[in-house]
Amino acid sequence: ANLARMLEHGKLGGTGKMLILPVDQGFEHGPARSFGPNPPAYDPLYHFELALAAGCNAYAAPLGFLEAGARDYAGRIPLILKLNDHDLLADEDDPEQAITGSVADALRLGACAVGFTIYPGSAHRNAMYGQIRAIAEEAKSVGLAVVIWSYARGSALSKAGETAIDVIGYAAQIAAQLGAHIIKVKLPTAHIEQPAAKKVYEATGIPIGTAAERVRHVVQCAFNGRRIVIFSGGAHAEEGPFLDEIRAIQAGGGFGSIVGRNAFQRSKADALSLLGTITDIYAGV
Ligand code: FBP
Repeated sequence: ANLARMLEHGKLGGTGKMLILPVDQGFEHGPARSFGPNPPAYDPLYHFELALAAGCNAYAAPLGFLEAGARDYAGRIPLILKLNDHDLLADEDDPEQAITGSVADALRLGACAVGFTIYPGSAHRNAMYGQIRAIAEEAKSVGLAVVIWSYARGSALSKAGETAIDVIGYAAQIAAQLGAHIIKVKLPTAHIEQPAAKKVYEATGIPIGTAAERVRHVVQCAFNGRRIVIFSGGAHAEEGPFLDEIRAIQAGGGFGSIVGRNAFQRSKADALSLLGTITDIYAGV
């Protein structure tokens, strides 16, 4: 029912597509880098209002931001409580996330889902897989949906490997196997990181030449479309190239986007215009 609440809410409600506003960047990247480009975004209530006005399916944030507005907004827009976070103050080659919230917090705040980041490729990945296994079991036992941010990074991967098609497909599969209802990954490139996988891609001719083909393959890797795969927005980008990515996600059968910086780092008017165009693309308007 909570998954359905998210799928049925907002301008894309009932289409099977999703647009989510995630605002954990204050923790993940720092407040000035995140909110400096559009100072009203320092205010947590700004993001609830933005997600509502844009007709997003859901709003995702860490504990503090949700506590600041859940009392007034939980009944008005589906909420996703991020249960772990990472900061850049002591960045390391093998990142890990701190647990920053609980399933009980998600229930108290009226959230529909819990969110959790894993870093396939990090030396700490197995600890994160174990944490989400326990959290997902508890969340599902009380009817909350599970959203996994599956971000490949760590000393086992090259920089290009973080968005390589084989690695993103693998990250989507790991999240699906960990029991995610919704999986968030980065848009993949045509780079192939693992030599063993490269041989298979070349021998079998899996089409990965265009962005849309790569999206289709990532969806295939997440149980052939039986799990919801959405793609992250990334750093603030020019509108034209950014919308080309959205069109590729739509053409490749992706389920939608989770767009943070490209929304709240623009003025509210510009963000609403851009998010409106994104929903039109996903709605097939
Ligand atoms: P953006 O649209 O701003 O990229 O947000 C999506 C997101 O997953 C956030 O939830 C998270 O803070 C951020 O990306 C992580 O970005 P990075 O890969 O730069 O650490």
